[in-house]
Amino acid sequence: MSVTTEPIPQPRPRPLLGNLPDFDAGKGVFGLVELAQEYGPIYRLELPGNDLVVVSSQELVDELCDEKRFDKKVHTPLQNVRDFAGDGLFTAETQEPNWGAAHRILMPAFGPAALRTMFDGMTDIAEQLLLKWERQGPAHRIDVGDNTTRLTLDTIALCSFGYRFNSMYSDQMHPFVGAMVRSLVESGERGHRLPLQNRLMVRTRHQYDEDKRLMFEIADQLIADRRRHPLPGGEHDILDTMLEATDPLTGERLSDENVRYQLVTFLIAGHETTSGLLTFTVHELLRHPEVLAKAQAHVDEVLGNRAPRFEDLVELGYLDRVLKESLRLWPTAPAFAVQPYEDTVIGGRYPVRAGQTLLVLIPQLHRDPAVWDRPEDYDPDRFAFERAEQLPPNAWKPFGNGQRSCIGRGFALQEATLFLAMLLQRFDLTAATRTTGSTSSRR
Ligand code: MNH
Repeated sequence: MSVTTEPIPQPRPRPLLGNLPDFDAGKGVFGLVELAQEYGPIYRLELPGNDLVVVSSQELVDELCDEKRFDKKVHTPLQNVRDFAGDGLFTAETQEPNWGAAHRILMPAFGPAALRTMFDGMTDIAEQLLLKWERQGPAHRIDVGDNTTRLTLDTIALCSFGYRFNSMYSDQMHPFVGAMVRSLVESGERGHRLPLQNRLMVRTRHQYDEDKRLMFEIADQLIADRRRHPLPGGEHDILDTMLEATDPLTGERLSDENVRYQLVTFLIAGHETTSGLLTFTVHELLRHPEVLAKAQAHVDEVLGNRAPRFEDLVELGYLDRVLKESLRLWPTAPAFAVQPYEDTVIGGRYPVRAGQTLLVLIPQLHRDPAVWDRPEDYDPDRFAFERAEQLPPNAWKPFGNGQRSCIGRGFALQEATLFLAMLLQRFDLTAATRTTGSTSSRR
């Protein structure tokens, strides 16, 4: 059998610079979305040290989700994050023994039984934030992004390794946060600089080394503290699992260095993704009063005036649809990369080499007009059971694909559902204008 192939569409590359002039790095993922609007569901971009194929239709993405042919690619931005997240789950190669070991040890630690035990910790932190808002009163304006980042950071730290950042009690974020955010920004910018530029930026490099050292020191301290002081009452959290559990396949434990990388990874992964989800959700609820009213009535019906219990979460189906629709329009981890195991042809006509970076551009995938009716409309009922059932496979991928998909998916959705329920139960929301406040207590 022979296949007729054709080249992947590409903006005309310039000598030495390739497609650098075509891509506005300052716009981040939106720059890639603009190019997709111009060049279609598959295009190639040659950036310095980074040859990318950007894919964004459901049909092509469905093909790339075949794990027999494609594996996760730790592409340039992830390689830069790897500098401080090491061989933690997110930045490890699938073939590295430490990925397999940590995957087998940690999957149950984020599974349904474990999530039940984390419910009280999640409620504890949500309660802190909502009490603070109640005390601040209706005239107080709330920066939703800042507040939900404190919420999600405190929640992942408390629920997975018993540490309280106590972000609600101070204006300044914990020093770990500053170090992590600066390192993430710097690791992103490194990817857009030439190697010589990177070497010349001495101050930046010094700050980066200092930030890395601080993150490692805090993580190592947490590990040492736990060794010396186990949790009271025989309690057991994810940190204990990482320190004690043996890989069912090899019988080996994770090294202290690897546990450190997992801690840093959870804080990175658990911080802006879930808070972004909550922030976009509040934004959409404020723009769609009918959805807000429906969500609030739903919460009132399920919870009334009593505090939520773990068993209530599955009853909060409308909130689940709201969150899914937010992740459709605003996927807060907006891209993931795969690579073919062998040279192959995709879409029946585009040849790609083994190892080639194939970037799935999620915001564009989630607006594929072949799948989504009026793609730009915010409509949670798309995820009502009967309608969701009609969706083709791999049309909605905010958590990535297959064995390398998000290990924190259940954690993030439980945390977001719980917080949203408590928020709607207790507050009426209004968008801040120049003069008015943004919440008012319902009791
Ligand atoms: Mn999360 C992988 C999105 C919350 C921990 N996460 C991924 C991937 C996406 C993703 C996409 C796949 C990346 C890739 O293929 O390169 N994650 C999200 C979103 C949210 C989220 C949209 C919230 C909403 N993630 C969380 C939370 C944690 C977490 C909370 C905390 C534990 N995520 C991970 C880890 C991985 C991952 C760890 C890597 C898993 C692996 O490859 O084994």
